[in-house]
Amino acid sequence: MQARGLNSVWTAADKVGGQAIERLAEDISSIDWDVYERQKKALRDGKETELGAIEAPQLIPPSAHPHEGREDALAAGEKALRQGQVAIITVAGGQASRLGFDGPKGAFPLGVISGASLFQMFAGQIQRLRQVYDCALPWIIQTGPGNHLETMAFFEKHSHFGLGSDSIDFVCQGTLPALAPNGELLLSAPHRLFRNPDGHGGVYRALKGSGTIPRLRTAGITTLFYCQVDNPLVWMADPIFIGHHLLAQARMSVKVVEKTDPAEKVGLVVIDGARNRCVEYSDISDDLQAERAEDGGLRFCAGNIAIHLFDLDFAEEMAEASLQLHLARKQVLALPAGGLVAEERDGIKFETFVFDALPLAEKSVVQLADRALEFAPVKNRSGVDSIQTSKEALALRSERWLKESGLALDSAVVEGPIEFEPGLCLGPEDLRSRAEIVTNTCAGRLVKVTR
Ligand code: UD2
Repeated sequence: MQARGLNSVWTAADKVGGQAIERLAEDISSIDWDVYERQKKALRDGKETELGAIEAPQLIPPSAHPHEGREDALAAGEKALRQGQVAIITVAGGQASRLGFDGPKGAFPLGVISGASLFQMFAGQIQRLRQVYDCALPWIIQTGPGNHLETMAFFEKHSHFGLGSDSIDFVCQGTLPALAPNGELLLSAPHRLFRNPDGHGGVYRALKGSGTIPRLRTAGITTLFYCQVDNPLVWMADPIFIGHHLLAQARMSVKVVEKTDPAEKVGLVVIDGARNRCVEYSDISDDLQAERAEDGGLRFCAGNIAIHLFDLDFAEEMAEASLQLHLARKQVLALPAGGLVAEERDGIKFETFVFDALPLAEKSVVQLADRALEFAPVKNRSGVDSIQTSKEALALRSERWLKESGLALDSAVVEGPIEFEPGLCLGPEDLRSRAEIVTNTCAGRLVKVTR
C-alpha cells in the first residue's frame, strides 16, 4: 500500500520493519485526500484571504441596553429556551500554554476569590439557566486530541459540577496532517504522520462525526449557542441574542464588541459581497484596520468575540463545506527525509476557523456586546487579556450587578473584590429574584445564596 505519489513517506517505516508499515498504512488510510489536495493548493497559491470592497455591518445594540425589538427578541429567545430547543457548545481544544498552566484551559482557576475554574463558572451559569427555563440545555464541550482525556477526568473529579454526566458531551476535534514546504506529508515517527488539531472550524465535522447532531435533533434542539473557553464573562444562551437570531431566520450569527484600538487582536466582522464575514486581524492590513469613519471612530469596529448562534441544520451542512485552510509556517519536530530521529524542521500546519462559515449563511445577525459585561478573555499570563485583566473585569461586573440589583450585602466588610458563587445569578434582575444572600468575608466578598 502506498500513499498516492508519496513513496518517500514509507522509507523510515521500511527501515524499521516490524509493525511500522501496517501502522503507518492505517494512519494514512484516514487521510481525506480531497482535503490534502486543497492543502497542497493552499500552499502553492500562497495568498490566503481575498477581500472585496468591504463595508461595515449593521449592528444590533447590546442585549443589556434598551433597543428597538428587544422585548420581542427576549420573548422569542426565552420561548426557545423554555421549549428545550437550545444547546450550548464550548470550544476548549487548546492548551493553556500561554498562561503557563499545565492542563486544559477550562481547568484554569480564575474565580476572583473562590479560585473556581473557567469550566465551573460556565457550569454554574448552565445550572442556573436550566432552573430558570426548566429545560435540559445540553452542554457540548469540544476538546482536542491533546486534552480530551484530561478534560473528561477534570469533570469526573468535580462530579460534573452537579450538572449530571449524561447532560454533557465531550467531543474531540479532528486533526490535519502537516506538510513539508514541498507539499509532502511529514512524519512524527516512522509509523506515524505528523498531525495537528484542525482548528475550531473542526467543530462542525466533530459534531457530525461523533453523531452528536442527530442526537441533538432527536432531543428537539434546533439552535446551538457557541462560545470559547477563554472568556469567563460570556453571557451564555443570551435569550435576546437568540431571539434576534430566530426572528431574523438567521442560520449563523455573531456577537462583536466595538473595537476602539486598531491594534486589538480580534477578528473583524465586515460585509463582503452582500454577506457578513469575519476576517482575522492578521489578514487585514494595518491601514484598513486604522481607517476612520466620519464620526472619528474606527470604520471597521465590529470586533469578533467568538460568540455565535447556529441553526443545527446549518452546522451539519458546514461539516461538508470546504472551509478555508489557514496556514501557519512553523518549526516542527519531524523526521528528516529518510531519517529515523525527529528533528526541528520547516513545516506547515493547517487549520480551519469556525467563523469562515459566516458568509455561507444566507442570513445572519451581528449584535454588539457590552464589553464590560460580556468580554474579558484570558489569553496571556500578564499584560493584555491576562489573568489579572480578566479577574478585574469579573469583579467589576459583579459590583455593577449588585448595585443594579439594589440588594445590600449582609456583611460589614465593604472592601475587596466581589465574586458571585458560580451559578448564583445570571444578572441583576435574576439576583433580585433570589432569596437572601450572604457574604463570606475572608478573602474578599464571595456572595452566596442562603435560601
Ligand atoms: C480568537 C479569534 C479572534 C478573536 C478572539 C477573541 C481565531 C483564529 N481568532 O483569537 O478573531 O475573536 O479569539 O477572543 O479564532 N480552539 C480549539 N481548537 C483548536 C484551536 C482553538 O478548540 O484547534 C479553541 C481554544 O480552546 C479557544 C478558542 O478556540 O477556546 C480560540 O482559540 P485561540 O486562542 O487560538 O484564538 P485567538 O485567541 O488567537
